[in-house]
Amino acid sequence: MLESIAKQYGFPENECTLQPFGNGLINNTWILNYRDDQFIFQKINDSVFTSPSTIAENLHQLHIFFKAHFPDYLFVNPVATVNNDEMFFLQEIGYCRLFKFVKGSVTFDTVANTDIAFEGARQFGKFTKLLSAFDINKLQITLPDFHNLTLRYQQFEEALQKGNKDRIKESEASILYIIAKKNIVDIFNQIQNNPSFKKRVTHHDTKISNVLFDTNGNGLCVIDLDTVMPGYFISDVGDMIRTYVSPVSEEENDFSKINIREDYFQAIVDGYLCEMKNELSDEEKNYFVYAGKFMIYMQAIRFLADYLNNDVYYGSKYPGHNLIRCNNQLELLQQLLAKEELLQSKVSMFIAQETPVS
Ligand code: GN1
Ligand code: MG
Repeated sequence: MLESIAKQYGFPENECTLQPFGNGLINNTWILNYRDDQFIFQKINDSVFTSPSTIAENLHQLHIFFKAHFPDYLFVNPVATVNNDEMFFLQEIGYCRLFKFVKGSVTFDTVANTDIAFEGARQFGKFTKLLSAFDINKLQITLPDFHNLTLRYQQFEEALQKGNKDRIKESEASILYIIAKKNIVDIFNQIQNNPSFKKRVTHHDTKISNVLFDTNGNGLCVIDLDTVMPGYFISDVGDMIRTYVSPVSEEENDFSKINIREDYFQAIVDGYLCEMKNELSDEEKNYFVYAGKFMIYMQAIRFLADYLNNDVYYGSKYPGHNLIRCNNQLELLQQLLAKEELLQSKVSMFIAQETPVS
């Protein structure tokens, strides 16, 4: 494999090494070392991204926009091959691309303090804000209906009809809880018909490892732009709430460690709105807590539907893995709901502070 990759970029194979990197569930990632340079090499999962060229085209469009309007923004574009392609296909590997590792940048796998949460949220807010003049119709849909909760709920119902019978029985408590909280889907349907909600350039994968920081802890930019598509802000804010607010990830099976850290929620509100406060309508701002519910609920549904469908999408490292992931998310949802009013008051306070007194 290394030989064919090195050839694409004109690197002598004997001067390159390749080692696995990161913990994404969908694409495969490696670090490629060549002389003194480090690169990130990625294979696109083309059973998920069925039209990988749309990713390359989106990156290209965004790159042109940033170069023209915000040339100082660090936009991490793929390295061109010797044939000047930013993505290539190899029979033995699949669709691949290479990024230069940004020297002096660091990433975090966990959100260890509120400064990281603030800065992460600020970077995702900044990305959408800088792209507010970009025509969203120029973006291709790399994953149709990716964050369409209505469809995700239908897929869950389908899994209940056609899925693994033993697993359905085993998951009964989780299934009932999901059905009981279906009003989260109803609210999403209302949002789709609400003219106060706007579609903007949305990242759709706002985990903290998708933010590059400098060594002083300042955010540099966001990366992993494969799911950048038109979307609602609740996708980005919601996934930050889902992944920054609890001290443990969706992989944790000791649910007593799951906890809503209110100060981290506040850091997301402050960081995101410090960039986006003039972009979002007041009505949209009031959906911050809903954003968390929306993304946690959707992720629980996706893990459970996958469990019932025999783990075809996310895979599974041990028996019951996707059911544990689902129940982890349902525990997080329950805890978020228990603190809903308190969290909402933090958002209301932010809005009140910003509103000029007449
Ligand atoms: C997948 O591959 P990764 O870990 O960046 C998934 C996200 C989920 C996440 C859950 C294309 O992202 O939607 O939130 O797993 N991406 C895709 O960990 O399905
Ligand atoms: Mg990703």
